[in-house]
Amino acid sequence: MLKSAYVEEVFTLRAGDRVELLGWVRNVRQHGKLVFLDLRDSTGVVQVTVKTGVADEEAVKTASTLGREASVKVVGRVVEDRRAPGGREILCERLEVVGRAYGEYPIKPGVGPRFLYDNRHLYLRSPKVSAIMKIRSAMVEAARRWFIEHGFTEIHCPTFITAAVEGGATLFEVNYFGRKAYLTQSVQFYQEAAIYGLEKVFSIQPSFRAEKSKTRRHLTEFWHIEAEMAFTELPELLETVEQLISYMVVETVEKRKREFTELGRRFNVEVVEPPFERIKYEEALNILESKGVTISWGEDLGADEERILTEQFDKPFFVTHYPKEAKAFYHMPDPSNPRVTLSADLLAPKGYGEIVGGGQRIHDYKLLIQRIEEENLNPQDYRWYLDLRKYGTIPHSGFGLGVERLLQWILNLRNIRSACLFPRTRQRIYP
Ligand code: NSS
Repeated sequence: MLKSAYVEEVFTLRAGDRVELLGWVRNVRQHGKLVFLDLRDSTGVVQVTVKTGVADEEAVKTASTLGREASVKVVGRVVEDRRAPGGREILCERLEVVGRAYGEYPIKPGVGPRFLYDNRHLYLRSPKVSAIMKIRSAMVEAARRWFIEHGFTEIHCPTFITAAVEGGATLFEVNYFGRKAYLTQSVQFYQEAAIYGLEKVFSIQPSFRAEKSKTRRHLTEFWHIEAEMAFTELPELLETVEQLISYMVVETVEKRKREFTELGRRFNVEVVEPPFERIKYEEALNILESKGVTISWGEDLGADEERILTEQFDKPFFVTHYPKEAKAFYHMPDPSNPRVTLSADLLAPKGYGEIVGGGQRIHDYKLLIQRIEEENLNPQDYRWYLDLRKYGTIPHSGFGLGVERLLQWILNLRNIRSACLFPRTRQRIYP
């Protein structure tokens, strides 16, 4: 049952051309002996008119009994009709039911967001979700292309791990044949091992965080684009991140114009034109203070602080040199001021907040042990990670980018859930 045409082609074919379409019925309207079907496939919606004389009696009868979301095969001719959406419709000659719809379709106008997430397996048929997923696909594809063109090797890392990357508070524990294991928060440590053979690596895979708080931008499972580079210090890392983000966003907006329009979204690509401003943590605190927000030196920026800070910017910007206390143990202390680290977050403007986190790693063996102990962690748990510093250590840096965060920002989605096929949050693991 191969498709001979997609709905979008109807609008480029010549009037009079005959097509065979396969898709789902979004809506049925009957006017006497005339039945109108809205036929949907992955590329759009077209009106199909079924009437006696062109189709047989049986087809008209079948059409009038179709339930919403029944799947059908339609053979007919393309006709111009100014009254039809898009100026074209299909005059049906043959109608075949592929799969009936039993009972009333649960997704109806007026149902609330919670219901739509409970029925996400059906709501995925909506053109709105399809548009978001197409944009997401284009975004990830652009990232992969950028990395490959810049000499990175794609690697695939394990998900089961034995020690925390980003602190114990958000670890998901799993019973691994009687041993305690965790789901990874980031593949960073495996990437750090891989650069000794490959120098520049990237991964696109899920990360897991047992996020306790309910927010509009935290998932418990998210897709993480991460990269690690040998012989790289903080300034080169920031250039890499801004080039990548800029490329991903521009490519996506260009390639998925139609979907942006369908969603009623516009994104001005000048916003992601490099370079992005770099400010130090210290300056971020000063800006916050001028807005009446005081946080004590050493604390990380929370969601509220990020919102207020990013409202002062029109383009994404880096906050660098976070204090040791605010960051995981592996961050390289700044040699000129060891209270701070060579770390950086990229924050999206206008109230949005963090989309990338990364920085330069400690490559000195003794210093790394010292930092592990200062954080009251057990060096035994990080034995293989420490080994990397024992044999030909090198300065290196890397970052992680949340796919859903970037999508949420460029599409201005109220909740990060909308960026996922089946979101996973503290409250939701079904469907
Ligand atoms: O914790 S991060 O800031 N950094 C890391 O995990 C590093 N180990 C990455 C690296 O250097 N290889 O997370 C990175 C990004 C962050 O900026 C967000 O965009 C995203 O990962 N992130 C999340 N997205 C959605 N939901 C949750 N809970 C989440 N946590 C992080």
